[in-house]
Amino acid sequence: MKASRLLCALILVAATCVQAQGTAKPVAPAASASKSTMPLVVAEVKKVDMEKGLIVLNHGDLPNLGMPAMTMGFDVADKKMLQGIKVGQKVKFQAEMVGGKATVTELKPAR
Ligand SMILES: [Cu+2]
Repeated sequence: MKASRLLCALILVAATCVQAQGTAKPVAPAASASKSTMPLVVAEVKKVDMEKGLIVLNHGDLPNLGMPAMTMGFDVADKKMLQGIKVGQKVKFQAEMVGGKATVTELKPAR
């Protein structure tokens, strides 16, 4: 699925360019940009490590990271996000690369 990942990356770049031109503002920090513009992705919690601030998710497509559905570990932006999150639970989340690591920036229970 290399081709579709590349396509996603190109679309993302194009969208960012259009947005930057349209608003004539400096590009906003990734965290706030993705929070407001990216839809939340459904995932199932496989593991939670409160101490290290880690969560393992079986997630759906993450277009902004160019990722297909998979199970993988994420850092979390804030360990408090893991409070009340249990293994086996369905969640909705958004993630982005922070310092080269896939990091959950938004996380909430799904039904
Ligand atoms: Cu992944």
